[in-house]
Amino acid sequence: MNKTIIVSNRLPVDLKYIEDKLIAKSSTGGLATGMKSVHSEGNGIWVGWSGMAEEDMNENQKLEVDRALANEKCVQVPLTNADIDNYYYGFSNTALWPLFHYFQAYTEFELDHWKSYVEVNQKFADVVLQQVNDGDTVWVHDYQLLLLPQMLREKNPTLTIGFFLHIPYPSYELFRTCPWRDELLHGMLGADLVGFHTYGYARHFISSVSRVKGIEVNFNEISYDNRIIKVDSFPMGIDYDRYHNAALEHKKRPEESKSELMKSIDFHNKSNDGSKLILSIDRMDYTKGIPNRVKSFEYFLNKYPEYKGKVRLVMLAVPSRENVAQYQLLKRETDELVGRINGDLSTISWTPIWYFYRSLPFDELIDLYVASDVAMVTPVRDGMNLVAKEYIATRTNENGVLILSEMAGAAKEMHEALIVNPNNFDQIADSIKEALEMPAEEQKTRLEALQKRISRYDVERWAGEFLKSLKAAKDVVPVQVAQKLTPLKVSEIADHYKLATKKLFLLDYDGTLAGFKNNPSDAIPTQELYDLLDKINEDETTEIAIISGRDRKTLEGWFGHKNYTLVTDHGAWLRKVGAEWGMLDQMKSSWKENIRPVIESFTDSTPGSLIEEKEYSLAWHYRKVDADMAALRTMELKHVLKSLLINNALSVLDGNKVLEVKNSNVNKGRAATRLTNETEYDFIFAIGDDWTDEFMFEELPESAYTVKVGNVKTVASYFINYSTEVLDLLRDITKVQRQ
Ligand code: ADQ
Repeated sequence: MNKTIIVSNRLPVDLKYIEDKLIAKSSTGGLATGMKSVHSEGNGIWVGWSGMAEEDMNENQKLEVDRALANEKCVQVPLTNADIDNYYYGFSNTALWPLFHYFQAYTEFELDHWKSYVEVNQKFADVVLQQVNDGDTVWVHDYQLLLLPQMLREKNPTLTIGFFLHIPYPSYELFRTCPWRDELLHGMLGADLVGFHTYGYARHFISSVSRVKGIEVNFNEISYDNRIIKVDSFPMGIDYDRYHNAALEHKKRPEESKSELMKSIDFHNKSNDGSKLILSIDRMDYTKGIPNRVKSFEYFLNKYPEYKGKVRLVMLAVPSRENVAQYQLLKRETDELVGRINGDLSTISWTPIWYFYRSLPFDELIDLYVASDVAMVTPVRDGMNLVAKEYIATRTNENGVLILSEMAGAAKEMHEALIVNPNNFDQIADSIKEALEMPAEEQKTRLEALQKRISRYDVERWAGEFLKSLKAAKDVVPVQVAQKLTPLKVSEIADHYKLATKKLFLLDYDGTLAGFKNNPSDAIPTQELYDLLDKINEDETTEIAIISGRDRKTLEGWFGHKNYTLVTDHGAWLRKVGAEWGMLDQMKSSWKENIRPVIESFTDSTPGSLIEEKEYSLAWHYRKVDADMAALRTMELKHVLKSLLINNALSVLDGNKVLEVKNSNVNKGRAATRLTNETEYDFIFAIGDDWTDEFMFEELPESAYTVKVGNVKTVASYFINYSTEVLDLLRDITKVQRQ
């Protein structure tokens, strides 16, 4: 039976010596909980770092660690202190973490860190590959392992690989600054499914892929390396029942078993009638907006002084990445800020901020959640933020208000919270006031809606949905995936060509026989092309047909003097060898008068675009237009055109950086059929790069060789990567020597 392997930087276990025996205790973090059923099913395992550096263990201890981990179905990736410094604290946390959270000024790109990142990803790959069997599923987690999916795919293509990013995915403008952006995307695209917390992050990823790699993306499917990769959003949930039930238990707890923290809170509540607690919990991280939160609380107290002495901010920060300089600075800044505000505002009976810099056991965390009237979750950037969801889960008394930053992924699904911009102190101050004064009925209504959603989309459901989509992504057999044209296949085609007695080449022009130029009129045929085609044409049993979207005048100018069949205007006109031009269908062109001004207005307002007028069509070229602007403008133009074309027998062709309006009943497929119906060929070879060539591929008989230029979705049987390979390919088939 196939198994599932989970891979994350850290294993979900804490190693502890109990009476001289090393014990691995499974930790209860969100991810570990979500993965529980996946991990415990069948022979599933978890691969990651144990938390202990290799140098710090002797051989015996290593074995002991392996054994303790094996009991928890975990396998360690041995890492040295240097690995941890360079891969984890280095590239992961001083390059990727700040970059992906829009902290560009904190981002350091160090070559040594990068090299270590590649090496450590390879170490992870080596361990995983030792554990897998063909057909297994591997689920890779987070930004420390962006290269892993591809490393696994290269060694074992039978694996089903999922990747989930727990942090935001930044806009292309940020991502492009990374010197290793190509490698990172290549790494992630080794997966069958790439998941993010929100649709926004998925959109940013798709935009990076299409702009950095220049490859085709079709809604949420990416065609890459002859595979389809799915991209989707899966908002992570929490173990709702665990938090909810713990909160219910909390109420039953007798006085003597209460924690010191809880006793202090009770004391505060008793001694200040009507006073309220505001909660803040995070890892000490600059993305969490801790200094801003403290400052906005001070701002609130000064804006609404009637709350002085009545409201307290309980702020809990868990020590995190203390080796990284920015984290040390943040700690110092927070300490000083809290010290100053408490110094400025405290009275004998009231301290505005209670500040704890430590990790708390689960029970005490619950104490805090339960005791707080308001939770302030105001990160400046956060992939999801689980604290917001945990707070909601512990509200068992139908009261409590959540103030949530719009910069947290959680804000996308927790609309009933008070949503704030974490940099807008005025808005936050007003939201704190609104939260403190919110009528009980309104609190209840908002909470109920939030609880309903969060309890339904809990962490188990999240893991289930991801794995379901992963399975579906792998099961999707694309309608037909074109195969790369190998030298072996080419020689097979050449053999067929040699034996055949009636042969036809259907050759698209732009992007196939000629590369693209910024201005279409510059893409004139080269002498090399003329020589080759003439040479092929010398064979009397071979017919060459140039089948293009270009107009009659242009193609006649270029090839009119040759003995080739010419098909122009996407199949509107046909000139057989030695015959006159004829129209495949009767067409009108009067519509151009109405459509031209519309396209012209787009040309005027879109720098870099130009309009090409053909006899029976109008083309709007946008090859030189900035990619973002082009995406927007083509969408608008398509929309406008479609509304105008309803009553005309016209359609809009979405070509390679060109939108073209033409008569609907014309396409290259009809023209190709006409040619192949008239003569019985025993060898047909068609090649093209454009969307319009798909009609031709589709209509040709199955025995035809159809080749797409570019590795994108196609109905052709084969593909080659670049138009620069086309002439050599024709030479290889026809055995015509280079002149
Ligand atoms: P984190 O940045 O760690 O996670 P978050 O999602 O808020 O952020 O999770 C923090 C967890 O730590 C919560 O479960 C919380 O209860 C716990 N915690 C916080 N303070 C604590 C304390 N003092 N003592 C004990 N426990 C404490 C990353 C991303 C997030 C994303 C998660 C999951 O940065 O955006 O939501 O992964 O994908």
